[in-house]
Amino acid sequence: MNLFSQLAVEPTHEELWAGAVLMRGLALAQDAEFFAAMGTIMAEAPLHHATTPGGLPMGVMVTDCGTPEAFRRRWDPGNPEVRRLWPPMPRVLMDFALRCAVRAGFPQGRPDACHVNRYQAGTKLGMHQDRHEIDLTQPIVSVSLGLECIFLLGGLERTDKAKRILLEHGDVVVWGGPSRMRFHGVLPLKPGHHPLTGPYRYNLTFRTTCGGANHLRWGQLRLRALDHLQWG
Ligand code: MD3
Ligand code: FE
Repeated sequence: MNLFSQLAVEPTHEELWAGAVLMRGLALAQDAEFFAAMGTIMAEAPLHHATTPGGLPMGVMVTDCGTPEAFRRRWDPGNPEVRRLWPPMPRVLMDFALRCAVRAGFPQGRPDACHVNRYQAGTKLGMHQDRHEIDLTQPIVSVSLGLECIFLLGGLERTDKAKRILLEHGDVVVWGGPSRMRFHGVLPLKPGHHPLTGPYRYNLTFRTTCGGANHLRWGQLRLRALDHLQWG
C-alpha cells in the first residue's frame, strides 16, 4: 500500500484510453466481503494451473464461476480437472460488477461469468487479447485484490508500445468500447505480503461469454464491433 491509497477517500475515475476506465480503490470498502465470496468459489471449483493455447502449464492459477451456459462454452474436454459444473456467481460479486460497469459508462453490461486469476511471486501473464467471449461490445470488469502488480496496456497490435500501470489492492478497471481488444499483460509479481490475501495477487474478470437467447444478434454485433475497432 502506498501513501496515495491510504489517503484516498473517494475512488478515482481515470480514462487510460478511450473506453478503458481505471477506478482506484473502488473495491476497498467491500474487500473482505469479496475475498470471502472468492473463498466459496475456490472451495467448489479449486484453483488449477491455466494452460497456454498450446497446452503448456502457466504460472497463474485460475478458476471460474458463472452460468451453466458460460461453463459449457469454456469447458475443455481435454482437461478433466475442470469437468465439474462451475458454481454460480456470488450475488455480491455480480452486483458489484454491474455497478462498476454503470459507473464506467456501460449501463448495458451483463456479465455471466467471473474468471479468477491468482498470482504469486514471479508469476506473469504474457501479452494477449481477450477474444473468446461472443459479444465483444460488452465490457470486461476487472478487480484487483492483494499484492500490487505492473499491468501492461498495449494497442491493437501485439508490438504496439504498452503503457505501464500500477494496479493495487481494491483497484477496478473497466475495459470496453475501442479498448476492448487491446493487448495486455502483467509483469512478474514481486514477492510480498498482503494482510488480506497473504503472498498472492488475485484478479477477478467479469465477462459476458454467452449471448443467451440473443446469441445470433450478438454475433452480428460482434462483427460490427470488430469493424469499429479496425476502422474507427
Ligand atoms: C485490457 N487478467 O485474465 S485484468 C485475463 O490482472 C487478464 O489478471 C489480467 O488479462 C490480470 O485475461 C488483467 C483484465 C483485462 C481484461 C480484458 C482487457 C484487461 C484488459 C481487454 C482490453 C485491455
Ligand atoms: Fe486478458
